[in-house]
Amino acid sequence: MSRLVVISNRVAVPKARGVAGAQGGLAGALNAALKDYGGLWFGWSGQESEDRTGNMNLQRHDGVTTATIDLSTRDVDEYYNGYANSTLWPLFHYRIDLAEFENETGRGYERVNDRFADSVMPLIEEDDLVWVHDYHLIPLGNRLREKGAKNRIGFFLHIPWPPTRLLTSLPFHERLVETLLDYNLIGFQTEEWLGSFFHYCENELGAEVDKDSGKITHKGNTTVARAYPIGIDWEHFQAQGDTGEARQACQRLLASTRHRTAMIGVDRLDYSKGLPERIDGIGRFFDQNPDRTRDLVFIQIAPPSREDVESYQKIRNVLEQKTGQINGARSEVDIVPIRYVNRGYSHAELFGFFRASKIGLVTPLRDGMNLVAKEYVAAQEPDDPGVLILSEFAGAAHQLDCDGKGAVLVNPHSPDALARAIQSALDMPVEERKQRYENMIVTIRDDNVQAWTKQFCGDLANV
Ligand code: ADQ
Repeated sequence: MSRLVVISNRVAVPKARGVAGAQGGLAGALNAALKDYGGLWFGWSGQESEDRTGNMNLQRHDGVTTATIDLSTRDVDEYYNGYANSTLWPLFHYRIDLAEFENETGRGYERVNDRFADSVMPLIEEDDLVWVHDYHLIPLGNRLREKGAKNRIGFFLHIPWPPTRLLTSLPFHERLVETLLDYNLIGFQTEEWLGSFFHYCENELGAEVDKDSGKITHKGNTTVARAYPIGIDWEHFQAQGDTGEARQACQRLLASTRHRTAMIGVDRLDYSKGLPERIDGIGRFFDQNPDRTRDLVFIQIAPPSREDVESYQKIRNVLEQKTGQINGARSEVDIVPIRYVNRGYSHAELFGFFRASKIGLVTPLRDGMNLVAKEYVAAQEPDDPGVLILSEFAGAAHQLDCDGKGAVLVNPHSPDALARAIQSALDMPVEERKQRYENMIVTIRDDNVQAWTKQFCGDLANV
């Protein structure tokens, strides 16, 4: 079997792996992927220095070598906070209103991709499979090819691919997308994002697209694009449920909510996750059912992320305000309807909180997949499971709707729709909850992160 070289913006180096909430979905998934294959994981250390040092930090742990480099303050500003998180992230999540289009940050993005290629190139061996991840590193495969890499190189996009009409608002969009075609295999989370990519290639690049095989031919070069829905690390997550930490977390939440139904949301603090809209929906539910503040409590866990980006500071203020308004209007001496917790927890604790919550609220405005939705269901008690309320705009909705008998799908923009979904979850009989759980759990268990890695790497070796 070829060695696997994974390249992503951030690397979960061993000593930071246990930090609760520090990893998003991507880092956790790649950790699991490399566990099976062994190999090398290259990326940014997360450290910045005034001038880049060029030093590489190598560590070996459990058969995986991590190799990290530092970035300069300017690199971080332009590449990470700038082009990746203030241009591509909002645009790819349909938030053109928040996207900034600055040529300077675009140049910084290309410069750092060049630098990644220079640094990782000497570490790549002839037979290695190279797997590049996410929107930070779209041009990396092209840069590796320019430096002579002959390896099979694949790319996986963890976030949505936007509709063509949105993407064309990005200056130099063709230049960016054409670099993607230098990969041998391009993976998306869902058929929907894949379809948007095909549409762009056909209509903007004039490429020839064979949708059945996924083959895209452009300027004499052929590549393949397919959907590979990512899953959770099922076994690891289940094992978390057996720990004392998970049981204690579950007991803690049950004890503090007593006769009230707990409803939970767990998200990075990000405008794509639909948090203010969710609070509006809960506010609407309490407006319509004022008596129910006595029997429903909402717990939102949201550790801050990307705090150097202005739109992320704003979302935090908006959320605090909205939560404060509802709590101010509806609290009693012994009752607070919304608990808003601004920190991360370990996966074991999250398992316990999910288990203690009879409703899971996962309502992003757009999301590539959303692993919290799958974790919530995976943590349920099979004989008395809770109900997952899921945004129809999360990639996970494609797998978890299970023909209308899985998650309760909702339009996250509509407070009335959210209020109705909460009502139906509260009223749902146990037999129906069990049926929905059983439908969802099959794909959550079987289409796990190991299956995802195997499928992608197998295809990459064979395309
Ligand atoms: P994210 O946007 O980070 O991932 P998600 O898929 O939900 O979103 O993954 C979040 C992960 O972080 C989950 O494993 C969750 O348990 C953990 N997490 C979230 N809040 C936490 C908290 N308060 N404390 C501790 N842990 C917390 C990106 C894309 C997604 C895609 C993933 C994987 O945006 O659409 O599903 O990558 O491809």
